[in-house]
Amino acid sequence: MKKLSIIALIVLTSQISISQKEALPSQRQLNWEKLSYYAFTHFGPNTFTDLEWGHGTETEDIFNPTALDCEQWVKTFKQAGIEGVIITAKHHDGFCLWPSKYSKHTVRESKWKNGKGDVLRELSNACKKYGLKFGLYLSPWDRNHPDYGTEKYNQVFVNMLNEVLTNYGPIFEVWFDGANGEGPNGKKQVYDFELFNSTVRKLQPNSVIFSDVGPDIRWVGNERGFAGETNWSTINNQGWYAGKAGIEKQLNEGHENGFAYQPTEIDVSIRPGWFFHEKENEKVKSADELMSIYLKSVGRNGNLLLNIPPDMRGRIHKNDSLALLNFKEKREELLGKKLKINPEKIGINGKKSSLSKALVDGNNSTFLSMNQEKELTIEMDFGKNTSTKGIQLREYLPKGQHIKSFEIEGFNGENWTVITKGTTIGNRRILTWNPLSINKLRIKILDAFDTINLSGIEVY
Ligand code: FUL
Repeated sequence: MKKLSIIALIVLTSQISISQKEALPSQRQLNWEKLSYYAFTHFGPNTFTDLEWGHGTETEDIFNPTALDCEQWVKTFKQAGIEGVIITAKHHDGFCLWPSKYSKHTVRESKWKNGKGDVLRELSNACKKYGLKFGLYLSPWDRNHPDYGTEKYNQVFVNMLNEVLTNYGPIFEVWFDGANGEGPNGKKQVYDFELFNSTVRKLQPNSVIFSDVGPDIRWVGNERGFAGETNWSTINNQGWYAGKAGIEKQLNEGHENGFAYQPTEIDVSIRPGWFFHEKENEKVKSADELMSIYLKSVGRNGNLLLNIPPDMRGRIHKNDSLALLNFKEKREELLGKKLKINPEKIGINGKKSSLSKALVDGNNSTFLSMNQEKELTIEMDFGKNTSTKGIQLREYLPKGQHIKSFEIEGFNGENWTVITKGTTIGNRRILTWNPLSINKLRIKILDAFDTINLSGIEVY
């Protein structure tokens, strides 16, 4: 009996230690966390038919950009401070923007460039030339392919993956759309995501894989451009699948000390639709709207995937380019105006410390580590009245995401007041306020699980 309870105890403790093992980022996720803002380009038959979801029955000749210029896209993006591009290599209508051997619904069957064109070739070359990262969106849902909805289709999709991952790399991200509707034969497919993911791992081991439920990056639960104010990169999503309904709020906020490390990517379009529509030319989001999205995505522990759809010529429309440049200016107005903080003027829990340098050296691989039992107070003395309007805090992610609650206080020469407060931090937490003149600023980390590891503070 005694023996039995000892065994039970051992089993129990080993179960506890398994369930408490912290989920930490992989190297490929850490590389992805170094990015913040990149472009999505929805381009294909829908660009010409004015649809959002093509039927798969469109004739290939519909696809006929009159002046495709992928260098123009990439130059526009680069000027706007965008770090990479993810293109819809195949949307739900099944049309392939490259001449796939595994489909008869591709650029090869169109009149464009007499069937000799290849959008992926042109865009990947332009990205290489201008130093932008290149990524691929592929919809497993295919409304054209005759094998869709049958056993054979998963292998067709893998064959397509083989082509795009071998011929246009390096690929920084593969984006799997979770939509799953009916194919031409009225059937739905049972997707073999395990096979799809292992194909990506084999051919592009450094590429991160996005889907609603990871494995590397998760969807944020909406297409309106915001992560939760509380946003854990970890999530308990065992048993979840792409397209599952009712999980949006949890995707938006994650779970503290969740089972899987899967940070959020925020996908949103600069226009109402994902594809270009002439009638939406006056509905391009303004720089102010984009800035607000930026603060709610990049500023809330996510990366921003902003869709900028090329038009029927195959170019980025001037209204979109202008909005992108104005948005860049807005970001610089805030983030470009960092206060220079002397580490000698930083007190950590009331004392000077050689560790303060790690907080303001602009290097995200140096960090300040503290036991969570001690409340952490970081006080910065500006030496004179200084106008402030925001802050960015960053955690050192290789050790995981831990901070649960913090507060920012300012000293105006007479008293301390709370300026703002927040919950999670993660990769980046940016908070802004109306310009406020203070001569000292205090960051209080009020609650965390396990250690507090802060790698960066910027005050604007
Ligand atoms: C969704 C798709 O149905 C939309 O057309 C778009 O591609 C968006 C990014 O993902 O699931």
